[in-house]
Amino acid sequence: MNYLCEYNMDQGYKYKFALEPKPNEPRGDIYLPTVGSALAFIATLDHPDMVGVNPEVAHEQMSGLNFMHAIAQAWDAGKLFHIDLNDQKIGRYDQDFRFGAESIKQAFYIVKFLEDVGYDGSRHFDAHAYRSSDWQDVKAFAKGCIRSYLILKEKTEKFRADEEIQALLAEITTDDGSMSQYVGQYSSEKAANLKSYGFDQDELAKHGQPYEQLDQLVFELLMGVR
Ligand SMILES: [Mn+2]
Repeated sequence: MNYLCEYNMDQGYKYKFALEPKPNEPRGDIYLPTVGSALAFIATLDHPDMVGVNPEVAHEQMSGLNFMHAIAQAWDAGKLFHIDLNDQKIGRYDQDFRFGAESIKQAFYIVKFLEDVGYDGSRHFDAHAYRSSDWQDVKAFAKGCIRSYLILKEKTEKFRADEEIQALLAEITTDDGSMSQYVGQYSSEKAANLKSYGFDQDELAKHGQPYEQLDQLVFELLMGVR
């Protein structure tokens, strides 16, 4: 990668490079198997600014990992240069299913994330129609990837406008500010105060975290009954 980056500069190409991690296939093991591995590798390069990642849904799920977490970390590091959208049953071989074909809720959260953070790269679908598909079916498959993305994009707008969902989110993320004096920049004084802070478990337990209710409402939103 160092050689390639120097060649890129020497030729005046101004290319950026996006590494696409994958855990295995066609070989039993592949170097830099996950987005996290690639991000750690990039930091060791001579020209780290020139290199980012191209995460693929199926590849992270082959490792049993959470794709949302992977792209959020890549985004946070300024390294989400590109994205390969498709779908995959967890583990197994690289299935490259039509986007949204397998994990609807995950597809929703991927779209929501990209739209929420203002990702302005291409929405690239690295997917394959079934081998039995004819030309018409392949075209329907390609349209399906795009249509599903757009449907889920509409759902993210509904998610934002749904008062009940927003009320649950507000409840989950509510903060009375009592801990703010202990967070942020470290100081030994802060740490000492935090160690001596008396946590009241009964009081803490009174504030629920209604993630089940929220998840059910998201399910209903995606099923079209909200
Ligand atoms: Mn790919």
